[in-house]
Amino acid sequence: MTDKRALLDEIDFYLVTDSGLSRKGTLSDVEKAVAAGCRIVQYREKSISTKDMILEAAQIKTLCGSESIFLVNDRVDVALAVDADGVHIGQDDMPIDTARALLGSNKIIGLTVHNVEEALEAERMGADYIGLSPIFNTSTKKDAGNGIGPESIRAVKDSIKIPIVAIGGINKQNSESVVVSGADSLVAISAVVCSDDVEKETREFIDLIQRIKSLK
Ligand code: 3NM
Repeated sequence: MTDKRALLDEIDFYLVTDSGLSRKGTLSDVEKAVAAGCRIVQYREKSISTKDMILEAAQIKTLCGSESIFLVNDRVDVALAVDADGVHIGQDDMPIDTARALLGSNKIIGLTVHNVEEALEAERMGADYIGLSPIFNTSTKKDAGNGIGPESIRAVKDSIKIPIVAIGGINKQNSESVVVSGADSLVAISAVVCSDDVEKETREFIDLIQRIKSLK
């Protein structure tokens, strides 16, 4: 168990990078989000060479320091190359038991799921958290499918013990419904990285989520 894994219980806003949507670039987005108090960053990059990914991932790891969890989307090899804190994988990526065998027991593995059955299986297979998606319709991920609705979160929350990260179409207007329905934290990509002020947006999301949690 790494110290970082204990941080999973404390996360509110979860940054996923998107170089295609970003106004100021991935490194700037990570720097600003971490400065605002974001305690988990997932490097999600599909459009550059493996060599460049490793270089950028190493820089993100430095920006995350000891304060924030640093995960790599999909690419277990890149996570291993830079000694990231773990990976986030999808249903069609490397199977979770294979990823665990490669990464070891100390690393964090998050898995994307879409319903209660997949959430139960993720927990059974040793996922450290699940990403539940897509909560709302989103144009950020073209193949995400239709939103499952915030009301779907409760049944998943009641079925598993590991933290739930909600993703897909989330913004400041609909965050309350997501957190009230049982999400432990949330991702909002376009709502944050399309902004001119990522630090301010991140801080506002964190304040909002913490306020809603304190009222629950
Ligand atoms: N995964 P936005 S939806 C990266 O459904 C990602 O698994 C999804 O972006 C899934 O916050 C998504 O801009 C994009 O809607 C979320």
